[in-house]
Amino acid sequence: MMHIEYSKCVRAGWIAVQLVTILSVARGQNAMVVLPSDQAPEIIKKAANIVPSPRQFRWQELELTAFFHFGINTFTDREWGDGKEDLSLFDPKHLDVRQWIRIAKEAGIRQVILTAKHHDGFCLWPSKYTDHTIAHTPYKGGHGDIVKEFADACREYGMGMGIYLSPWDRNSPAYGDSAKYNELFLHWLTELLTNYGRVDEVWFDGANGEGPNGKKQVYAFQSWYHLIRKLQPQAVIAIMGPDVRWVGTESGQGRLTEWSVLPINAREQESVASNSQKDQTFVPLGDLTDQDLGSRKQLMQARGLIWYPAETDVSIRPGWFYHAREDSRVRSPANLLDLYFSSVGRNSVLLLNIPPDRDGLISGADMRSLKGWRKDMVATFGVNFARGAAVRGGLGIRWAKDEQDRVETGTGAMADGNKDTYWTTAGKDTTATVEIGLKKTTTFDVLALQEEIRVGQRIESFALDARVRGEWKEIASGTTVGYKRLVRFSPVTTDAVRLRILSSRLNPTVAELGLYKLSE
Ligand code: FUL
Ligand code: CA
Repeated sequence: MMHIEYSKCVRAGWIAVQLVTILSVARGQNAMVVLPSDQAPEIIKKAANIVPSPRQFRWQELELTAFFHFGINTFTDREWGDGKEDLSLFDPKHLDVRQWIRIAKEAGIRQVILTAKHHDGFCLWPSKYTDHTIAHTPYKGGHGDIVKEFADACREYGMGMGIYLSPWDRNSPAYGDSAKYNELFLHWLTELLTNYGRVDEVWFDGANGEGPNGKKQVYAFQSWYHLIRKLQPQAVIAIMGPDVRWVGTESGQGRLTEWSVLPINAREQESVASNSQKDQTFVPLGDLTDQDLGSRKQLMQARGLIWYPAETDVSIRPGWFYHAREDSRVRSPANLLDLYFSSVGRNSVLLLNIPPDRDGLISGADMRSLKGWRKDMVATFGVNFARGAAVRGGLGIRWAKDEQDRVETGTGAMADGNKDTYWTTAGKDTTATVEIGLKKTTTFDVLALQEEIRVGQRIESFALDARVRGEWKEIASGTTVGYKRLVRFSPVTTDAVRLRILSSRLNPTVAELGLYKLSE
C-alpha cells in the first residue's frame, strides 16, 4: 500500500506546519496562554487544568467509532482514484446502508463517518456544485443520495453521524485556483451540513498526492471551520482541524504515553491574551507523529497549551476501500480486541474502517469478525471485579460543572460503576497509595483506569500491586492514563489490590478503576 504510506507522510508533515484554530476558548480552560514569566511549576499547573470542550468530551466517551470508505474506488478496485473514472461503473445493486449501521451498532460502535467525497472528487450526494456525483451514475436511475440514506439510518439507530470530505480533489477543475476551489468547498460543506440533520464529526484528511508539477491549492481552513461551527456547533473537526488530532500512525497502535494536552506555539502571544474569548490561531509545536508530544519537557517550550486528543484510524482490512482479494485478510476478533487495548486503552478513540463491498453491503468476513470481537468485549468487560470495593485513602467527589456544586460521595467513587463520581487525593497530594479491598477473592488479568478528564489529565505514572499470600506484589504499571488506560498482565488471584500513583501534575483523579478477566 505505497500510497497509504505516502499519505501518512504527507499528513504528518502537513500538520507540522498547519495552523490550528482554537475557536470558542471556554473560560480559558480548553486552551491557555503560557506567559514568559511562567516558571515550570506554573506551566505544569496550567497543563493540569486544561479540559476538553463539551464536544471533545462527548467524542472521547464514544470510544468506538467507524469509517465507511465507499465510492467509485469500490468499483475500480483502487485506493486512490484520479477523478477520471467512468461513473457508469458505480452501481451497488443491493446497497443497504441500514445494514452497515446495524452491524456497526451491534459491534458496539457509537459514531460512524462516511466518505462523502474522497480524493477522486466523486460525491455520494447529488451536489448542485459539480457534475461528478451520484446523480450521474446508474444508482437509482440517478436519483440516489447515499448521504441521505446514511443520515437517516444513523438517526434510526441512534448512531452519531460524521462526514469525511477530502480537501484534495483530483476531479474538480477549480482545484488549484485557490479562491475558487475554497468557495466551492464551502458550498459542499453547506450542502452536507444543512440538508441531512445533525452532524457530529467532520473529518478533513491531510493527504495530498500532487507531485512537483501538480496543482497547488491553498486551503482556506479558517473559513471552513467557521462555517462548521455556525452550522453544526456540536461537531468535532478532526485531523486537519482543531478538535481531534491524528494519532500519527495507521497501525492501530497508540502511544504508551499519550497526553491530550499539547504545547502550542502561539503566533503572537499578546494577541492570544487579548483575544482569549475569540477565535485564535495556534501552531502546534513539532511533528504530530513524534513519540513525545506532551511531556513536561515539551511543555517547557510552549507558548500556549491546548486540549488536543488523539484518534486512532485503522482499517479492518489492508486497504481503506473494499477489494475482494482482501477477503481473506480481514482482522480476526482477537486482533480487533488487541486494537481496543492499543487505541482506547491508550487514551485515544478508535476509528475502525469497515468498507462496504460492490453490492453495497458489509461482507460476511467483516461481519463475522465484528461479531466475534463484540462477544469477546462483553465477555471481558461485562463484569468489573473491583465494583463496590472498599477504597482506603483519599476522598470521593461527584463531578459538577460548577466547582461550587461539588459534593463528596465517599472513596467508593473509584469503583462504583459511575463515571460521574471520582476519587482524588485529599489536599494537593500528587502521589498516593490506595488500598482496595475486593468483595471476594477473584482472578483477573486486566486493569482499567480512567481519569476524570473534565478536571484535567494529570497522572504521569502508576503501578498496581496485588496482595498474594500476605505480600504486595507489583502486577501492572504504566505512565499516562487520561480518558482510559488498559493494562494486561498474567492472571492474578487475590482479594486486595493497591493502586500507587507515583507521579502526577496536580492532585490525581480516578473516575473508575476496573479489574477484568480476559475470556479464554
Ligand atoms: C488517507 C487517505 O489517503 C486514505 O485513502 C484514507 O481515506 C485514509 C483514512 O486517509 O490519508
Ligand atoms: Ca466513579
